[in-house]
Amino acid sequence: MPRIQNINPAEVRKPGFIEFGKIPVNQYNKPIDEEKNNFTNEDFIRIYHDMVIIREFETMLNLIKTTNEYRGVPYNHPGPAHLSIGQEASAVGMAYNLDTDDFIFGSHRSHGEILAKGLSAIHKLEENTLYEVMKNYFGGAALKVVEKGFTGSIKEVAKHFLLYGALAEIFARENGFNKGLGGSMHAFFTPFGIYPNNAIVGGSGDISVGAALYKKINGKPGIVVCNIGDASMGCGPVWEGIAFATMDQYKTLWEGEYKGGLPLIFNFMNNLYGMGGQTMGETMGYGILARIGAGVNPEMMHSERIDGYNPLAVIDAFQRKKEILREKKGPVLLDTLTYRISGHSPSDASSYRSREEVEAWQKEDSIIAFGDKLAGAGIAGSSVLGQIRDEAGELMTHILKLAVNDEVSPRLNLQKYPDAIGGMMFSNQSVDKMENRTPEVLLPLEENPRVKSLKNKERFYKDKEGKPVSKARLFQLRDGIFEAIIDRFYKDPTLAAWGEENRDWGGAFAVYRGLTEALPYHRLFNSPISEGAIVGTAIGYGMCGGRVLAEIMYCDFLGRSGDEVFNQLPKWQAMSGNIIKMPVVIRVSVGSKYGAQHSQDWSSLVAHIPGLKVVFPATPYDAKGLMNSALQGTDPVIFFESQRLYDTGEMFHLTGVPEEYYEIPLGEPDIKRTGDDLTILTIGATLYPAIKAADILSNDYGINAEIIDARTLVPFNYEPVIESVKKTGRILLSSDASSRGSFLKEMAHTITELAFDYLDAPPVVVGSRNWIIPAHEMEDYFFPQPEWIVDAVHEKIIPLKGHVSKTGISALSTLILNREGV
Ligand SMILES: Cc1ncc(C[n+]2csc(CCOP(=O)(O)OP(=O)(O)O)c2C)c(N)n1
Ligand SMILES: [Mg+2]
Repeated sequence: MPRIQNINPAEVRKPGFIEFGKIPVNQYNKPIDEEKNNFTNEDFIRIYHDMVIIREFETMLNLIKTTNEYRGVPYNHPGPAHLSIGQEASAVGMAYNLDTDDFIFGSHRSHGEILAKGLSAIHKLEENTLYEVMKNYFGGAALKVVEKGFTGSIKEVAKHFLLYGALAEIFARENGFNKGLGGSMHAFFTPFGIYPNNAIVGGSGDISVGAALYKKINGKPGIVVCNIGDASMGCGPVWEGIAFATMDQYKTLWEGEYKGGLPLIFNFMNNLYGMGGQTMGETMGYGILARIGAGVNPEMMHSERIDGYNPLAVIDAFQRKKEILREKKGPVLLDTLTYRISGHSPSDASSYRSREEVEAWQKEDSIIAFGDKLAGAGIAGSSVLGQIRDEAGELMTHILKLAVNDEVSPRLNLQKYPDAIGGMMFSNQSVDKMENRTPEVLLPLEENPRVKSLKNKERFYKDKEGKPVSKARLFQLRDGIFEAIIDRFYKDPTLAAWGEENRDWGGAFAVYRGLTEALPYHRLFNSPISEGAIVGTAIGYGMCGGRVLAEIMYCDFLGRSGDEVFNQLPKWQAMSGNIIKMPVVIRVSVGSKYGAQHSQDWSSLVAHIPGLKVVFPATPYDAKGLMNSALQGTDPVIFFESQRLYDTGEMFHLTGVPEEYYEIPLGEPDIKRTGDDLTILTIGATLYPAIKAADILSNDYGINAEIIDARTLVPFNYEPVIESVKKTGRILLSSDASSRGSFLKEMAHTITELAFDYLDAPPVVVGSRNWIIPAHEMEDYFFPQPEWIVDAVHEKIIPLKGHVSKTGISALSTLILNREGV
């Protein structure tokens, strides 16, 4: 516990200097004769071969893009092809010593890395294992294509399989590694340890940290390599990923076998450019990228610049750095200097660099230079090397023909199966635990102080005499969430939770109080204030096979994790062709009392993104049941909680909140009160003002409202709502989100479509104002109040006899406010 790490003022106030050590720059200088002790002739030739294969693969793509033809095979590929011609030595050197247990992540420019890692895996795997992998991948579909009529060895078949799977993926064919749903910038193949490549620059910067956490927390073998571009050093997720990966606590607070640094290499494939911006000299200030390591931690991230034009220098570096990771002294930063001779994409006119520069690098071409070295050292003569190049050309022609043949390599048939992609958005599984082993905990559940104290709480808001239970004795909404979470920690050994102030503080708003006593550091820890990386690492952890619960303290901070929540978390299941599961629950609390930047309900933003499930319970019973379901599932769930409801007791489920485990399926709204005259559909905390409004409507105007609590936004079963509308003919929708563009508007529209014939009036939305959120003392003018609902019913649905509106809600005000944009 940090409490045991006293910070002594006398110590930290002492004068002194920070001293930086030396960061090696291009220090590799072993002559080839010396390397003969480390590599056989076969090894040397394999390195050359793998570089040639990558070069030919990308040359083929370049020609297809620029001339619509390769060696007489015509094809038009409209999609992207970000080529890395020139960078082959860095890819092959990186992959050479990695095992299939070692995972690589990449960028939009990762074809070379995929092929290098794939070829390395093929070399290392036993033939039987290799064959099983190919046979089991999507029912052996790609294997059948490459195997047909081929008589070579299993390793040769596997080479064809690798090239075909990658190319079919780039061409969006169903036999591709990800069913053609990933494409050029995202292709990957997990059985060979090739994890997602990311079209968002810097996207892998925090996801790969999550993968390294997965390995560390679950005692898995292997390391993680985050291959990433030099220009991504300007991206938030990369800096946040580095901060997350270098936290002191791994070395100071994590215990036993978990103590020590992350098994992770940030490998910057430094080709000196972004698209057209030159990093060294223009868009960045680091001079030599490796310098960054010096500022991060006392180990300077074992940072080093290596010559990525020499495969042997890269292999040497990875071997040394792997040793550092094995000693648990990671992570490591590598600045792998290389150059892309090809343009950013085939349409790039290279107007941002001079011809002399490109020619100078071409002169030092890594493949030619390495070939010369092999020839000079008597390892392989020009005929051997020439044969490798010729064979690569023939092989590529063969693979290209297979990949462009619509009969052999069709696309997903969306004509016949229009919902095929829809069926891949979620995995929809129900899984108790992601792995079968005993969860590590610090004490038996029954001995947990909070679990014990909850035994004495009243699980319904009124006691037997009908008197309201005091807050101190009441089982509250936060307790419901806690019970679901602690239960899962004792069930699923892979479950880990992180976020800001998650540990001793007790988590935001005391939801996690009691967890610190129960869980070792590696299962519950404080993160840096890095909302992007909190989610990004959760994604990496989830996609490797662990279950994770991450917390964003305030909904307003979701903006800080925008890319992770909008672009990464929702997309990888479908983009993988359903190879990946994403058992990631993100808790987001909607604030109050803290003004404009701490009180927004942004549920509509996440509900808009395909691929996320979105939940917003308003009662303790629902909170526990829905959290149980979220944690039982294998899909990403954004779990909204309202800070205004954390201390509420259960008012609706008459037998109170059960002590035992139960699930409430995601997507089922709940009728909280029945009525015949009007339906009120609420999301989140407006359930309670709606109840008050319903009381006014019934007591003063004889209108009985049926109140439905949505509980979930995505998925959502409209049937109970439509049934209610059939009965009442009227519906009002209310939530705390600002009304413009809110999810209520989406629901109102869908209800209109589905129940138009039953409606006596249009669905009416009562949301919050389209303002900044004012101070607590003025909040009643911002969030929907019972009177607003009554006025809206009167003005827009059914005139209430004798009622006089006081809140200014009217059709006219709707017109004016929209005109003014507020
Ligand atoms: C977040 C984001 N911003 C911008 C782009 C457009 N873009 C694609 S590649 C690229 C340059 C990336 O440079 P670097 O990270 O050095 O990788 P390299 O292309 O050199 O391999 C840019 C700006 C993007 N894909 N993602
Ligand atoms: Mg670059």
